[in-house]
Amino acid sequence: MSDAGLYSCGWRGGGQQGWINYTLTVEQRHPAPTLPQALHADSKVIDFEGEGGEGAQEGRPPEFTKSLSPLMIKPAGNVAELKCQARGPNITTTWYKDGARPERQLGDVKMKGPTLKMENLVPMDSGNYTCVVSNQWGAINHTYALEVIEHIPSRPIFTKHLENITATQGETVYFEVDIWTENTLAPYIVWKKDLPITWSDTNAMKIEIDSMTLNAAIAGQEGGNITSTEDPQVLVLHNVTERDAGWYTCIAANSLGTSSSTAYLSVTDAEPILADAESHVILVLGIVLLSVMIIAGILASFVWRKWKKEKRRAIELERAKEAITQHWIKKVIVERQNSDASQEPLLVPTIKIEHCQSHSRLGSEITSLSEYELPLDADWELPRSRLVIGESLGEGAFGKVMRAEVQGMLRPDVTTTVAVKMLKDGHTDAELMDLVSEMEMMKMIGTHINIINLLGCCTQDGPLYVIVEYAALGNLRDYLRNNRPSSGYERAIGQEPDAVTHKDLVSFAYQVARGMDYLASKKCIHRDLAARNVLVSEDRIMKIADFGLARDIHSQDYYRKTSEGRLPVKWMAPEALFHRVYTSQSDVWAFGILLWEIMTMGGTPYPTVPSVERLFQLLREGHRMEKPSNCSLEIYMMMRECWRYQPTQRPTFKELVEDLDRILTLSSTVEYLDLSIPHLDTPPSSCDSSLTSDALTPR
Ligand code: ACK
Repeated sequence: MSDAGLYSCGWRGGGQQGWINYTLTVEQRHPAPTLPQALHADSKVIDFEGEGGEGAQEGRPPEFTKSLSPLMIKPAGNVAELKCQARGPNITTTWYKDGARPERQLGDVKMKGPTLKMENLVPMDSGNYTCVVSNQWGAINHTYALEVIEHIPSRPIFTKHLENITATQGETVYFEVDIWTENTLAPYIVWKKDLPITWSDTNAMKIEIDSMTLNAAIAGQEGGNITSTEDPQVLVLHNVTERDAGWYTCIAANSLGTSSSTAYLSVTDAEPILADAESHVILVLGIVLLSVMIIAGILASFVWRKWKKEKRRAIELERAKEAITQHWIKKVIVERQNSDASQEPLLVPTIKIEHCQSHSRLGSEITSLSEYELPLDADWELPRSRLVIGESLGEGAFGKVMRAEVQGMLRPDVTTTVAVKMLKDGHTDAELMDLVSEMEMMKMIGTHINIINLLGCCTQDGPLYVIVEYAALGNLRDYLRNNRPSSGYERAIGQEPDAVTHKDLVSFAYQVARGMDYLASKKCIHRDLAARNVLVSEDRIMKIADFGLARDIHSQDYYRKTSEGRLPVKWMAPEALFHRVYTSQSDVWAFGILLWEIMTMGGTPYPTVPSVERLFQLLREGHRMEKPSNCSLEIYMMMRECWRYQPTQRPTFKELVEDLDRILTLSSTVEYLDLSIPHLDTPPSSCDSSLTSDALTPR
């Protein structure tokens, strides 16, 4: 109050002088919660500068350090942090909500320095929050309109839109969006280039919503320089050229609608690097030198690897020779557990290796011998001479699978094509024990049309061969993808897609359910049921593979990816994921994901979930995948039943077989699939109270 009074400014110049007077009135500050005067009038800064006055320079009103946004939208349950960062001497910050002191019915308002923080937001926290930052030289204010919205399902919301990019030819370009999925189901995301101007969110029904298909379609159209990453919110364009310039649109769709974000990519010419002839020569020399070095490096690594392989083989042979000449051999012992019918689950046979003296081997041809002696099982043993090994079908971590022909195996004088599982050179004892264990499990489980059956084995006088049925059409996932109608994927010349009807898809699911029902009846838990582990025989019979694999569930690597970059954890039931509890009911969960794979013709589950952590969070919160297009509501409901949080509430394989049998009987045979027309008739899961309450509250 003592600052009030008359202030005068004197001036002198050009032989003249004068005074300008100012009267400063200081009013009593209104007690809170009333807003200070400065708020009602436009921010008013009172500033004085006396003649050469030092103190006046130091004293200045506060000013915000950056521009503040006027609107903040937060979902209920989140934290709001409103900040009014300002600079200036001796500043104090006072907060008001709708002109009054900020108060909440639930929870506190934390005000510290320039920050106001509220946790666990509720819609009642919405309002205008004003900060008044003041010191003795002035006051400024800013108002945030905070809007707290309920967790209601909505169409996807872009929290980060696409931005225009200018790139130089040859660069790699990343288009990135952020889609808020907190209150929605995981949306389908597709990327389009140069959409017609007439396109709008409302005619979204025209878009194809299988992201993999579309991304691949762009890739085909644009010369294949687009990579579809695990994260569909990112589009990567490698080695861009002028042809890539244009408008790129990211479309996110769920059953409640679509949203899109568009940006322009401009591609400029690459900078001319070297102008004169001399630098050109240097460049050419550099390239030649680099190429020579690369070729030399490749050759060196090739020779080194070959040498290492040879050395390993020599050591192995030496080991085998040594063992044999010294009368020592590794004897593999198989101990079958008591097959008690009530045993849950099926007990894996114990495989042991004992070092013992060999009596029978001296004098034999050493190169054909193995250092192992396996027990002979006359019921399954096949003479090696009847087997003609052909091409490799693939390799796994454990070993490899080869195609082979066997003379007179199933019928005399008829050659049967089979698949032979064997170990790779330089395998460990543990890997041999795993393959023996798998073979023994297959013997114990017995035969069924919908599993890959054991046909025989070669255990004597050479490497172990496990001979199984051959599935000519490969794994179900690739089979479905290759036979998508207008998939955009390149097919081998002359390879026509099989016409697949909805009924066919139901039949595939039915067959897998039958195979799984059989395995469950034999107390066998698969632990990795997925379309990649179902093989398809020539006559389109589904055959479950790898059910006898020994799996170490305790050292499960959640970040492991398949060769196609998929995360196997996406097939795992919550109790298997969080507590390592595997039962036939956790296989049922995986069957639900497999059903989804079938109905999307080999789609990638949870296409928008980029990481294991996000998957954990989504499952805990009860999110489930939406109904795929072309999938009947009945089949979708079956998936949802398989994805019930409580294992006991999921259907059994027996029930699934019965339901699929019924659906199959009622299905039409002529209903061909058209993946380009999405059926968005899914009841949003969150509206289905019975499903939502189950899905959202993990119990
Ligand atoms: O997924 P794929 O094409 O099918 O690649 C793998 C590879 O061998 C390594 O496991 C293929 N494979 C395995 N067993 C069989 C079989 N019985 N018939 C045909 N292919 C097989 C499998």
